[in-house]
Amino acid sequence: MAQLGMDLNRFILEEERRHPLATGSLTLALTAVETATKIISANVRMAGLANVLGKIDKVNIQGEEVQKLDEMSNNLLIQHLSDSGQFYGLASEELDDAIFPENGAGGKYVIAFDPLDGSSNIDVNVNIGTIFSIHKTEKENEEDFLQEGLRQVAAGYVVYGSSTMLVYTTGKGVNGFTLDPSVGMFLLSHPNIRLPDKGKIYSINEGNYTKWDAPLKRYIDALKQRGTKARYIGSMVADVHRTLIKGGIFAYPADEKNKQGKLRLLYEASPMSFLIDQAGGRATTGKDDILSIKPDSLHQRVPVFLGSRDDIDELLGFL
Ligand code: FDP
Repeated sequence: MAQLGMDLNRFILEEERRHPLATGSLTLALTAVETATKIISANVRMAGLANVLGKIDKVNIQGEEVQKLDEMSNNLLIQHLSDSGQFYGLASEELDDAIFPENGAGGKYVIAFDPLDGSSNIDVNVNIGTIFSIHKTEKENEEDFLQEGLRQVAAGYVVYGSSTMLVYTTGKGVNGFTLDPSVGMFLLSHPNIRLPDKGKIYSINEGNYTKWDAPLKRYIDALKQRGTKARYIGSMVADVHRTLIKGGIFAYPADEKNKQGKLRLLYEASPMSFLIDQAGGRATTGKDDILSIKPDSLHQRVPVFLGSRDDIDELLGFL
């Protein structure tokens, strides 16, 4: 069992060393994610100020024009992930098409990411995050992104909150690391995260209630009758982070208007489902296990219900 306080790089190395055939490339791939997200974290901390400077159309202290935070995060990830040479291809929420970096030829992995999820919350100082999902390169074309979630080699998120945390899995449990800003290192703070089999919280945008179908309305009504706590931040990383730690259920269902829900399969639903599954929970669209869906496009949306096992079983009973 890893020691509390162990730094992320050592943890990743030790995890990889346990694989007899490991070449070290996953370590390099994850380290690139780590470096980019540390810089994003520093920028998020400056967001209030950057926003002020941005609004008055000013240049920052380095004489550069102030960029929007989501654009900046996207550029940082593209730069660091490409430079690592480990990724054959990159797909981002911010880009229509995948990109294939020049020095990624021969790269063992493809990565899909949401550079700054929950960005509608930036202006109001609420937690936001980066989500990533890594698969092996199989065919060396865009189809590599369209693999089932259960074939992910690693997935995780970084939440920029009261502290910055990186939570990830390589399919051997879920571990959380908190950024120590004084030394710029992620330190193991939440080893082997397991969510309770049953939680006490439900998390869904109830503003959409009138657009849901009857079984879902009945389920949410039943939770209310029992006095289940409601918590909805409206930032997926923050809502899923709470669900991982405290259990309960997080949902973004389909509704009358959005027949496939809102959340994207490749870089939101699938990596979060891998983490939830590895922490002992379950993730479903209401019909299928999210991890078993074979994607048909990069920006495909799916309905999402994820969380504690017993809660998901109960929900499925209603649906
Ligand atoms: P946002 O629009 O702020 O980027 O998929 C994006 C997302 O946030 C998720 O992070 C969040 O869970 C969801 O949308 C919130 O959507 P609603 O505002 O419709 O509830």
